[in-house]
Amino acid sequence: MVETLNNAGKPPVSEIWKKRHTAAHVMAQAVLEMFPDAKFAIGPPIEDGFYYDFDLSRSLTPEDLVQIESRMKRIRRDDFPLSRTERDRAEAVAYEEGRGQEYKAELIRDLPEGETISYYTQGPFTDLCRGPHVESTGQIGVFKLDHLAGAYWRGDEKRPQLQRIYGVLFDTKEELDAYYVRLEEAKKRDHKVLGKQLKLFMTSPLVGAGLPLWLPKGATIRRVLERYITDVELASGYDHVYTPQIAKKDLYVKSGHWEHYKDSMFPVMKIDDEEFVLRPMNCPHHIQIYANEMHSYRDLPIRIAELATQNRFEKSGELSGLSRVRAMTLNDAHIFCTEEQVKEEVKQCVLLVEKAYRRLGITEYTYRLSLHDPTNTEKYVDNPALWEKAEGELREVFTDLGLPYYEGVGEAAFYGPKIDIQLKNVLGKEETVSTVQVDRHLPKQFDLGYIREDSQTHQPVMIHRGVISTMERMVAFLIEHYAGVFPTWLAPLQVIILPIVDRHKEYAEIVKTKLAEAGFRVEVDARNEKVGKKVAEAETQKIPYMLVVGDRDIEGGTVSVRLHGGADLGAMSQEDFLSRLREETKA
Ligand code: TSB
Ligand code: ZN
Repeated sequence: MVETLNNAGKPPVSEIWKKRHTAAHVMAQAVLEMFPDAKFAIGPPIEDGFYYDFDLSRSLTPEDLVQIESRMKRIRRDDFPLSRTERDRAEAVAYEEGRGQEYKAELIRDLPEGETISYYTQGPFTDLCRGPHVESTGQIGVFKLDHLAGAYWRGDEKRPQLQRIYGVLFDTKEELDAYYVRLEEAKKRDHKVLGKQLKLFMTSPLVGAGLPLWLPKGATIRRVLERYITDVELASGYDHVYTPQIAKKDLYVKSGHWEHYKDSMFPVMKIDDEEFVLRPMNCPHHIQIYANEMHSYRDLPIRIAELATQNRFEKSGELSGLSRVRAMTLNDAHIFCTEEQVKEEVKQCVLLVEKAYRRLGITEYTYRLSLHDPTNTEKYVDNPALWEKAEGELREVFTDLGLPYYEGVGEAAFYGPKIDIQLKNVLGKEETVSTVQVDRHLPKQFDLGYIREDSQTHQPVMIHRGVISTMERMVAFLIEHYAGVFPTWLAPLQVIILPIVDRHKEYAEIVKTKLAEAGFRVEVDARNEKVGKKVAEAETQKIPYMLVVGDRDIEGGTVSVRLHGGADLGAMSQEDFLSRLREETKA
C-alpha cells in the first residue's frame, strides 16, 4: 500500500484540511486589511491548524493577533464564496510584481514548466494557490490564533526573516477545547520538562547548546539500552568495534561528505599541516576497517557495529532537548554484502527494528521510503542508475514484508535511499528514529572489493542502519512515551526501600544487598522522615517499586510492596518479590 502524504503526514484533501487551508487565506485577507503593504510568503494547512508567513512593516504584538482574529471572524460571517481562476506564467508573474508580491512572483518563477498556475479569490482577496478549498469563508470552522514565530523565507537564514502566525482550527468548539486540554497534558510529558524534573540530563551554557550532559539517572537508562542493543546485535551476527570521533578532512573529501554534507559539519581543525574534522557520520571509519584486509565472498556479509559518537552542526533554531542535538551516539552499523544479499540483509534490519520496538514497548510508528530529489544535485550524488536500483530494492522489501509505507521525496541520504521509521513525539511532531539505507556510492568512492567465485574483484554493497537510532533521540522519545514512568527493566532506580523508623534500617540494608546482588537497581531512603512523605517522593520520582519495611516484615522476612501509582500488593517474602522482579524484567 503506497500512500502519498503531504509534509504534515496527512492525506492532502480531507474536509478539515480544506478548512484549515481556507482559514490561512482568510487570515491573509485580515492581515492585508490592517497592513495594506503586507507581503505574503506561504500559508499552508498543518496538523491541527494552519499558518501564514508575512513580511510586514513592523513586528506583530499579541494585541494584533486579537484584532486579526476578530477580523477573520467577520470575514467568516461575510461568507464570501471562493472561486478558482488560472493564469499563465508570464501573466501571473506580472500580476504579482504589479501588486508588490515579490515572494509570490519568485514562487511562480520556480514552478516547473507546464505546471498549472491557479488563484483563489474570496471577496476582495486573491491568492496564488493550488487549492483545494471549502466553498465559502463561512465554512472554515472554529479557530484560534495561537502564537507568533519568526521564519526565514524558504527556511534560508540568508533570506529575509518573516513573521509567522499560527492558528489552530477544528470543526467544532468541543474539538478545539479538547485540543488545548491535550496540549496541556502533552506539555507535562515533554522530555525537556521531565528530563529536568527526574534529573535525567542537563545542559550548560558553558558547554554549549545542543550538547547535553547525561546525569546519573539518564545515564543509567542509556546504559541499559546500550547493553540491550549490543547483546541483540552480537547475537545477530554483528561485530562491535571502537573508532575515533575525529579524522582527517581528506577522509570526508573522499567519501563525498565534504561535497554534499559540509553544511552539517563542524569546521576544520588545523594542526601543523594537517586538517581534521569531527565526524558527522561513522561510515568512513567502518569502511577503513572493512578495507583493512582482503575479503572473499565467503566472508560476506560483514556487519560492523559501534555505539558511535558523532557531531553535526545542527542549526541553533532546530535544536531541541535530547531529540535534536549536536553531539550524539548512534547505534550504528554498516553491513558489507554482495548484490544478491542486499534485500535479505535490509529485511533482517527491518525485523531487528521491529524486535527492538517490541522490547521497548513502541507500538505506533510508520514507515517512510525516503527518496532522493533528482532536481537537487547539490544534496544528492548524481548517478540516476544508482538511485533507481536502490529505490526499487527498498520498494520490493516493503512489498515482500507486506508493510504499508509512504514516500518522502528529498528525504534520502546523499549516498542512497532510506527506509525510515517515523515516530511522533508528544506534540504530534513526526521524527525519524530508526533507519536502513542502501548505498553503492561509498563503496565506489573507497574502491572497496571482495573476491568472488570467478576470482575477480567485485564491489560490495553497503547497508547503513541504526536500529534504536541515537541514544539521545531514543531516550527523548521514551521519556515522553512513558511520561517518565519507565518499565522496570529501564527505570533508573527500580526499587526504593522505605524503613518506617530507625530500627528498621538495618533490615532495609539487608534486603537492599540481596536485590543489588541479584543485579537490580535499589536504594534505601534512610532519612528520618514520615514514611508517608517518603512514599509521596518516591511517587514523584516515578520509581516502579516501593518496599515499606517495619516490625512485621522483620519478623516474617517479608517486604510490603507498593507499585508506582498507588497499588498495594501487601506483604511478600523476599524470595517471591525477587522472582517477581526477575520475571518482569526478563527479555
Ligand atoms: C545509519 N550513516 C548513517 C548510519 O550508518 C546515518 O548517519 N544516518 S542518518 O544521518 O540518518 O542518522 C541516523 C539517525 O540518527 C537518524 O535516523 C536519526 O534518528 C538520528 N539523528 C540524526 N540527527 C540527529 C540529531 N541531530 N540529534 C539526535 N539524533 C539524530
Ligand atoms: Zn553510515
